[in-house]
Amino acid sequence: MKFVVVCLMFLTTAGYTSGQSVQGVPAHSCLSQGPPGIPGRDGRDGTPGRDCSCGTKDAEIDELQMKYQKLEQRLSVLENKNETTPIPCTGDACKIPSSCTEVAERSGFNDQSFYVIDPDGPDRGVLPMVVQCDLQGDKATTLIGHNSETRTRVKGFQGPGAYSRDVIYWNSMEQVRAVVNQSTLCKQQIKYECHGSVIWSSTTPYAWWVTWDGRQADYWGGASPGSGKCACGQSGTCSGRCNCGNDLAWREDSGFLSHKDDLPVIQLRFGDTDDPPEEGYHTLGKLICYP
Ligand SMILES: [Ca+2]
Ligand SMILES: [Ca+2]
Repeated sequence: MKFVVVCLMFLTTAGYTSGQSVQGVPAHSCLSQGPPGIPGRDGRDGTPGRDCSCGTKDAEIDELQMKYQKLEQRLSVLENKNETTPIPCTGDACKIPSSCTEVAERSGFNDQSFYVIDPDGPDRGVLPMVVQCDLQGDKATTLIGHNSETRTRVKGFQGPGAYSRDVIYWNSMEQVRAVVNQSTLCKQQIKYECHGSVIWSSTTPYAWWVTWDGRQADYWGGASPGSGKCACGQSGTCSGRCNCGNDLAWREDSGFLSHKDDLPVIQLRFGDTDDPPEEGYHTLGKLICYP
């Protein structure tokens, strides 16, 4: 089992620079202790010295099992996306396109088909990845989906952030961040429909999202980083920080997150849904990036 897990990890998450063979992995390889999918925690980021600490064998196995479960979830999402569209080419033009802009230039697409791109170029960095390409005006946008796009009910979780939903993308976080880094703008819509379930209670956050590198975000869609508010709170169109409050009416806070340093969302957290009338629904859009 462990051999299979190690194989899967290298096949699906490693880039070219770290894509050594399984036989090349030291017997006591130091495993990452940080959040999964985060680059630079495993000694491969060029930082001198060890940037992770080795735990016990049990801890290593637990971590491998967690990564294996996440890979299985990604695989199940990807299995529905394996119909990619080939791009006509001759000679040097046959190399994998680096972006949806290049796909558009070469294929003249006008739909939301799936294509294989390699954002940081061939034979280096991340491995080629499946994305959805779309045209918005004259811009070719890149869409990356995940396992949490469906409207999902939250019920029975009381404490701040007691409900937790991990967001698993079609691609590894290194690949997603490579697309973010090559883009001028990325955005992702986040929505919470609420019934007596708060996002903030006074100064205490009950609902939040987690940035790509594991930080608890302090703003909701349509508001600015550091604001501690939703869009309506920032624009002054609601009385508090957000529409979602303790009155028993259906309300909604939604908007686009567009701070590139924070995207994509890797976890959704909610609470205040334990009393009988309290409940909510979360919806998270695909990551959309512009050239
Ligand atoms: Ca590459
Ligand atoms: Ca409440």
